[in-house]
Amino acid sequence: DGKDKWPRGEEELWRANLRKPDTDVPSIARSFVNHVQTSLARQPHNLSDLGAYLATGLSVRDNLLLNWNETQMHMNRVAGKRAYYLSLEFLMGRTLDNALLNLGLKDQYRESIDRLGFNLEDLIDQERDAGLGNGGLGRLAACYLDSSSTQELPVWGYGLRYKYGIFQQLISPDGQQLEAPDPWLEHLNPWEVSRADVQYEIRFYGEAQKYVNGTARGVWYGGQEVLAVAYDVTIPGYDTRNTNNLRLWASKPKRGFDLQSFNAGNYEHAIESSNSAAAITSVLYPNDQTTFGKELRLKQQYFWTAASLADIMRRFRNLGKPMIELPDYIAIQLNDTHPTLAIPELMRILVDEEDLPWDVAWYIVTNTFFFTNHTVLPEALEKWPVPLMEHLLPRYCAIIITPLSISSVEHKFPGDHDRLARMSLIEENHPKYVRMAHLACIGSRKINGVAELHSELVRTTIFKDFLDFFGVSKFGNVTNGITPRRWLAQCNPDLTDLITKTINIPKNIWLKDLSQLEELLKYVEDEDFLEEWAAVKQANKERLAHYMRVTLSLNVNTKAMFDVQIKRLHEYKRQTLNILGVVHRYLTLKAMSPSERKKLTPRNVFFAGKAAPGYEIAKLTIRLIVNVARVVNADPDTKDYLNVFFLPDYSVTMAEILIPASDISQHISTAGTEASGTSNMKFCLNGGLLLGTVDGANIEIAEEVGSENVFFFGHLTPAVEELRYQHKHHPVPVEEKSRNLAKVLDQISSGLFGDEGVYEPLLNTIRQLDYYLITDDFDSYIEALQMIDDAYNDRTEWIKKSIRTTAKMGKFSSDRAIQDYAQEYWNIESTKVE
Ligand code: B1H
Repeated sequence: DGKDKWPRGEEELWRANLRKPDTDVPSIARSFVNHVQTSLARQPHNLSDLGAYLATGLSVRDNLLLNWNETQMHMNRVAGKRAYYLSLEFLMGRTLDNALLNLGLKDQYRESIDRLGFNLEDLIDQERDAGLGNGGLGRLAACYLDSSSTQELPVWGYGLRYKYGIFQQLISPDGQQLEAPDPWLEHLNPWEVSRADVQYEIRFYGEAQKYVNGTARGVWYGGQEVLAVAYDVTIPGYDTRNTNNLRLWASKPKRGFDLQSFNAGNYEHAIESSNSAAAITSVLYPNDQTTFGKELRLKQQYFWTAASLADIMRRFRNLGKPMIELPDYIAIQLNDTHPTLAIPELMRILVDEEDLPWDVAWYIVTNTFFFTNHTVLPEALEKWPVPLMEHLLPRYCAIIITPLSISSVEHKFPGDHDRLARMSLIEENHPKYVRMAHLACIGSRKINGVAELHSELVRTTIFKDFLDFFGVSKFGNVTNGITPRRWLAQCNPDLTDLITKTINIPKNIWLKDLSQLEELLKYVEDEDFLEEWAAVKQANKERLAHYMRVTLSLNVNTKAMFDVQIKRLHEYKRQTLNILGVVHRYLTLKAMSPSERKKLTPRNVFFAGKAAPGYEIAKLTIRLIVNVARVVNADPDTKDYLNVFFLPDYSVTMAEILIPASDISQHISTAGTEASGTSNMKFCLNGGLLLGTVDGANIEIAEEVGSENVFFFGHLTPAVEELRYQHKHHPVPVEEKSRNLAKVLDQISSGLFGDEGVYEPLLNTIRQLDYYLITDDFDSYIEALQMIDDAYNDRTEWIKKSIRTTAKMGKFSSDRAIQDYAQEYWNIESTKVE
């Protein structure tokens, strides 16, 4: 009856109506007005900027979806190997501006919107950030998606559609951080497509039996079932039609609510289970780098990995290939240990559902997964109580305990019981814990760290025993990268234009091959170019100052040096060192005569970042920064030379304004603690110089740009252990380590910044154990700041350093990083959608 042929009905009618992208000004206007009238059901005469933003978003989405459809059809036809990036965080930020950039339609949309009486920049400002991540790890995932599409690689992201993203940060007048929910989905989200047709049932609790008919097969039944519903987000590549997918899962109750209880008048019980299902994807956990062991978090992790694997397996089964070939068609990247449950889940599917023998299943699993470690901090290494695991996922413990059976380690290292205990998946404690990093390691084909030094620490510290066991070839490094589309073209259009004009290479070429920036080196002696370079930096400082005046009512001296530290508040990142350095500068200024001061270059020190809601010491650091700012900015002796700002509610969008405006940025973690850092790359790409410790990717940035163009200070990684030992066993008073620091601590204690006594817990972390070695690094930090003052005074030389820095940042494009993964790990190939 013709139902199987395509197209159904009249082919001509279909063909005449299939939409093509709206790329010219009149069609864009038509699409915009159409969405105003129909999708939004609004009248042209009462359209607000918000409505106009939504209409623009829907119109852009139409274009994205056409490319998305083509891409999915193309990838199905090619039927090659695909990679899946599992990340509990995707810190996307805003989409509109980035989508227009990648589609190459910004000018056309601007003109259309202008002619309809709106201003594109105002509409862009209506968008709320998609803040579905904590910091670097989540933003890295977002940059990798951009690069995957741009590099025309078949990669999908899988994550959770949190109803509330990272909390909004408010700062009370006395400097305390307050948290408020982030209702980012309050209005229509024009960037997602809900897929009611893509749903999976996810089981929790209940009972499991390990053996059926003497095989490895098990069953799991009963308990609670929750639905996972897919929401798809288009990921456009730059200057290509390739548009990948980010699939985010939302939880929903399986059967509305319990009608029996409802009819019996027990309304609360009736909605309870429906609420508990919805709760799973309600909020992002804001505890960057600490594990909490909360049941809801484990539920999130299982819900997400089980839904993602069910979806991946459905796609694989459609290929009609034998299971043993699964690793030839699928690579799954685990972004940290958060998705580690995917390993036992795939075992469960292969053994319980596909009826494969255990060893065959394990062979498939260990050739499918890849694992990235992002931190060696002990408090960040995930472990889950065995009783909780047994209760929530009763089929799991049997699957987890079998893999690296004691016998194979015993066989290789007979009698080495310490080693056995160290390598065990189970920490023998009360209760017992499952060590997720160990499970991720043994269940994966390869493990990598995120910068050279970090990958070395992965091999020599936390996974040393596993290196001995598996050999070095299981361990690798992929130094992180950032997308130059968002982090240069989008956030710094003036610099982008200047670069394009100067090196005379089309923007769409060098933005996809960032090593071309080296061409800039030819112009470092060109005075006109130097002047233009400096003018762009100045304009970006004015832009930041304008933003701060309008949104925060703050006055910023744009003649001053802009010194920026923006990142999550954490003791290891040492914002404390920075603010203590500021206080030292303040005291030094106070001791100077007015004429001495006049010789100095004024400095603005900017801070922004969120503290985990339960992290009291980090919150106290914010309080100190805010109160130092209050005193210093108001002091008539110093206010022309030193200003301090804490910008509340740091976000991707705020970073896009701050980064292009910086002269110098600070990345000053205790050596060996910051796995990579990625904002360091963003600042340098935008011509800001770097003040840092010899840590993470700072080291590789210096290798690229030349150590004469970065400011390094502080002890090196090998010294850290010994220094900590000294602090613990042979403590030396602060005065003997650094007179400067002792004076600073005394002044704060004595109430110079108000709040007498409240800072003692923070100051005592330094006076006592000083785990992050602030006393050891303080004097060399102050020296480095002085060197920066001197270097900045030779403005021409400074501008040259700035240009040389940008010129050598090619390595840090996420295009390079994603190609590393594609070639050295996933074994997938680019395939262009024509
Ligand atoms: C990084 C995390 C992280 N490392 C646990 N680890 C989290 C761990 O919510 N959690 O449970 C959240 C985040 N994040 C960062 O990853 C590193 O500190 C950076 O140095 C690195 O640049 C970034 C990306 O690799």
